[in-house]
Amino acid sequence: MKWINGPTAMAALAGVVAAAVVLSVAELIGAFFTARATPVLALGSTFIDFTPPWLKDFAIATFGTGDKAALFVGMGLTIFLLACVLGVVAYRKWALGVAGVLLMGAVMVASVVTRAGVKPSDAVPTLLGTLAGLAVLRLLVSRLWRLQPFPDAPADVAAKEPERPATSRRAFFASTAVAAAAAGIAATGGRLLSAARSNVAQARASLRLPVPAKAAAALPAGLQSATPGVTPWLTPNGDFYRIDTALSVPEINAAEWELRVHGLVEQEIRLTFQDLLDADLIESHVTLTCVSNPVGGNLAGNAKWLGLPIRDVLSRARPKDGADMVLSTSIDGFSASTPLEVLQDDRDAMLAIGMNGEPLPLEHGYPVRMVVPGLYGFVSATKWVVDLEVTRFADSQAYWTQRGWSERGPIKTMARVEVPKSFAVVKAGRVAVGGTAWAQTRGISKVEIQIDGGEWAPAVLSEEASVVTWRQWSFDWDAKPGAHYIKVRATDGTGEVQTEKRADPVPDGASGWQSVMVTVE
Ligand SMILES: Nc1nc2c(c(=O)[nH]1)N[C@H]1C(S)=C(S)[C@@H](COP(=O)(O)O)O[C@H]1N2
Ligand SMILES: [Mo]
Repeated sequence: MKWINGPTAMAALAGVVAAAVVLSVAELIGAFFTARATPVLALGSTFIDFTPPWLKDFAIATFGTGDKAALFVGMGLTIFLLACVLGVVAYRKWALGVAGVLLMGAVMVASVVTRAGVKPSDAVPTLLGTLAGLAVLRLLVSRLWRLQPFPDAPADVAAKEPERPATSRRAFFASTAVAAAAAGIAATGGRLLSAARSNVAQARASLRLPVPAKAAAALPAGLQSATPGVTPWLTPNGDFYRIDTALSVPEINAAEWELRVHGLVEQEIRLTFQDLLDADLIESHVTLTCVSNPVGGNLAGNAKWLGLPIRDVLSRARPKDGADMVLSTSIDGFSASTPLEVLQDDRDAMLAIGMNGEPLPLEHGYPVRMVVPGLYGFVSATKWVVDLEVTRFADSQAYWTQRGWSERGPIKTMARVEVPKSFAVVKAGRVAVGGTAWAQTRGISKVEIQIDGGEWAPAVLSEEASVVTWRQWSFDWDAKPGAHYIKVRATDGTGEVQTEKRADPVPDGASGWQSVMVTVE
């Protein structure tokens, strides 16, 4: 315990507690401001926006959909270390410490006010939090300066505030504990308050979805792979992969939601949620896929979507000649560039309000998102969408295009082995192999399996619901003892075989044949 009594360690502790006060006071006051304009979320979001493609890809490959938790852990460690340093600096040279804290405050304010949909006044929680933290830091550091007896104290520090009464270690730790407890209460209070102020989840739960004017095509029997353990053909909402840049899920009041359709159009349009409920909606099964999905990965999901065809909206807006892209933007600033013709053809691109018979879950875009068959999500599937600008690829760029990804993103043909799992140990004899393949808008016409580099053999295809959904397969393998490689490849509906050429997800999607190693006993 010697080290914690040292002045440096105590000053570092003061810094950490002061930082906790900054963030928690901002969180508490922030509950009364624009949803989630607090420094922690804003810093995280800003960090995400500055994430280069290789890092985004690394984060998703390493942490999967837990990438946000990893970000918070990383941020927490960084803030902790910075706070330690600032505490020590403030103890040794108060003016320098103040400058450091104010600099951090300025960085946080900058990251808050540059978020989408945030007003300048949303800087207030962060400013007040910073001042509160500074006051606490001064209080604790001043106790350290007056600590008696303190043989370890550096000479220049011992000379500070000689006119004020001396304090004890006990007094320092008592003040630290009080400040830490206050921070904990403020943070919890802020959380509870913002949860209570939001009734979006309740509004969603009581929403009754309209009956579609055009129901989804009836599903054939036999969609599910015959191999036990393969992913369900229809992905339950709770299991649907989630990928977005939103650190806190946007909470949009559907009654206030409005979609603006503008840009190169003859007629600007504004749609309300009620307009959508009253419109002729369609229902359709569509498989979404993320461009960050590695070969064999699981960033894909298949759901029944309910929504308004975007071509109906566009035909009312009447795009002008020369337009070739629709830039869709979400309430939190994410944007996607979708080719105009894709939104006008007969593939049922829609403004979706329903997912598998329920209103969209909050994380999947409530109240309205885009669903565009055949394109990766980053160029088409804008969640919490509030703006459609008809424009040209030559004139604007979407969120990920500005960060090094491509401007267009048709989905590449992909097949994956789900059973047995990579590195599984199985018994010799008949082994059921199975998985899923997709090539949205082209469909899947064949899946083949190759064992240990031998002849390609056809897998048994399950039924196909449509060319915009994935297709499952199974394969009976007579497995002999030893280590074996199972390779898979698909052929799309046009007869084109999935490319063997390995590509990383950046910039326009991974490619290559998946190979799974299994041990047969
Ligand atoms: N608002 C918003 N919409 C978004 C994104 C985002 O970051 N923000 N990510 C897109 C990406 S990259 C994908 S793959 C899909 C994923 O949709 P899901 O989370 O419902 O599976 O959403 C798309 N829509
Ligand atoms: Mo994605």
